[in-house]
Amino acid sequence: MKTSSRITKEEKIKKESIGLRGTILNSLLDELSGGLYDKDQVIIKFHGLYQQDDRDVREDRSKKKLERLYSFMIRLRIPGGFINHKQWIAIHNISEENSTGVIKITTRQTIQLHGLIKSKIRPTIQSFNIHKLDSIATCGDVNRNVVCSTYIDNKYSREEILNYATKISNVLLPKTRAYYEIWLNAKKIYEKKEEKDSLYKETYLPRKFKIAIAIPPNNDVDVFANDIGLIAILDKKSKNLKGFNISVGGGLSTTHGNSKTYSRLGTIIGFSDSENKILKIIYEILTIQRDYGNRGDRKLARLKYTIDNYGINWFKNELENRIGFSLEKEKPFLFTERRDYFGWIQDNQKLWNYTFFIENGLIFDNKNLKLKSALLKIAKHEICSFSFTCNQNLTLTHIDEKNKNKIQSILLEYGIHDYMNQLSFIRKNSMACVAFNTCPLALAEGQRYLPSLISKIEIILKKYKLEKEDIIIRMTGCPNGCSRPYLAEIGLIGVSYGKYNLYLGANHEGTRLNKLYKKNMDESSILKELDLIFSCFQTEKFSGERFGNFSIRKKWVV
Ligand code: SRM
Ligand code: SF4
Repeated sequence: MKTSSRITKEEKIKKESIGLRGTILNSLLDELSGGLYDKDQVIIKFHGLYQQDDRDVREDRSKKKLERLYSFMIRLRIPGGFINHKQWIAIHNISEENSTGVIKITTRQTIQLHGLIKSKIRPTIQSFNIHKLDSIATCGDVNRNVVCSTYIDNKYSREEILNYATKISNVLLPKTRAYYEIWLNAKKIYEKKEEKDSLYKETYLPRKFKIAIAIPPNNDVDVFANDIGLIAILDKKSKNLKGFNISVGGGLSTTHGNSKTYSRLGTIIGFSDSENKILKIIYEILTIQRDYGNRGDRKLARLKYTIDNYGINWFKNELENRIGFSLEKEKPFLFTERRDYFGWIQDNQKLWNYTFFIENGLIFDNKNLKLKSALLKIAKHEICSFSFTCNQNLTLTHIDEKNKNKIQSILLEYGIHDYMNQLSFIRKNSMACVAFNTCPLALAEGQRYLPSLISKIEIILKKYKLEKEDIIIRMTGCPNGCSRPYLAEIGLIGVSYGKYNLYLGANHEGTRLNKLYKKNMDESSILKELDLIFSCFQTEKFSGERFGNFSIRKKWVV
């Protein structure tokens, strides 16, 4: 077992943060800067906030010797991605009043607002709080938003599985009251004893931590990309929940030029049934990561490295020692797909659901499509809830038969039906991360560029009569992998402005990673390469063969 005694600056900041308070209150009062003090920028992440700057104007402002144009991004905590219509209206209004106005659905089933200026952070959090929405622990070295499949099947109840997302999220919340004090004017109660956090202690986890719940046969959450993945096992006949297979050590991010970093799919270590046992297992997996994770190198600090460093057998033994019981043998399951079901679908309660394709999760009005206005109008009818998917899409849920037509008429009135009907298969299977202009880590464009690239790819697919192929394409502006491009049949990962590495060979079910095919490609070389590849796919594919599997059979990547 290898350990290091070096610790990162983030570890020191956490330790000295007085329960995640730091000097945030002073930073907020400082009128000389639109940003916060350096150390507070680390702490606010635990409160669901990121300090960013407009990268489009960075150079220009620097030439004029102006401070960067700082603003903040806030990310909500919505375990399982469910909110009611009142909460949607609140998010809509807050986005109009305090942010850029764009509501961004993330790849982890929640909402981000960008462009909050410093003085708007507290009013924003306070308005969210009135509607029982918060941003606690959506960033930082803690458990993040717990995601759950939105797979709707008319034979089983999703509620029971969804409840696990909330319970897990609650069990793993930090104990500090800092969020309430700083943002919500709660009485100062900082007392080391009262806030004793037996899970996170003083230095929290070495790195972010992610949990997903999948419901086979649909792996719509990319369960193996998570530090912990729960795979729901349902009784074949009754469709009742029997328990979960537990996967550990998934994580996608890599760093260009750092060969020690790699993407890893989770390893299934067993099965367990009761809620108590599942919560205990999860809790103790976090304590192992807390105690053994790498605190000297944040690039190598995720659970995947801890597991590979110490070995999966050691990990399982350590876990069983901590939980005090043995895991059962994993149960059989099969993933056959990974997607959102667009349009209308009825669930086991005979309630209707309508899923929209939201390109890269961005909700706003433009001259062709008034999506944001349509959703507000629907919410004001008070006849449905809102659910976000891990593919950055949105579902209206819990719609009574008698109300279906009201929603249908709004969809028609706003041209949403027509919009949905003209979308190509590849576009509906696409995702891009935020990247420019707000992400400080972006090397290339993501969500601002993929839509136009897809329009060009659609032409090539049409040329080879492949437009009905269900190919999954994902793009990121850097190798951190926020839109999970390492699990796409076509993955484009930013290297520098306008240049991407092309990855091929992941499967459709999200159980095989893709591999690097060609490096440093600009748009014309990407399109040229895809033209060659698609022409070969058209002539040589077996009937029903998926593009990802074809790439492997052709040995384009090994
Ligand atoms: Fe991410 C950092 C956006 C899902 C791996 N991610 C960031 C930051 C916060 C940049 C930063 O550190 O300052 C990005 C903010 C951009 C902006 O302006 O909004 C950012 N990540 C996103 C979102 C919004 C992408 C999107 O377009 O939907 C997703 C928010 C999810 C959420 O609601 O919590 C998002 N990020 C992911 C995923 C996918 C997932 O979790 O399913 C991954 C890959 C899976 C994984 O964790 O391995 C991911 N983000 C990262 C990493 C690399 C972590 C690592 O292990 O090294 C970073 C960088 C870091 O943490 O240092 C990062
Ligand atoms: Fe930013 Fe990179 Fe994540 Fe894209 S993948 S949002 S560029 S950190």
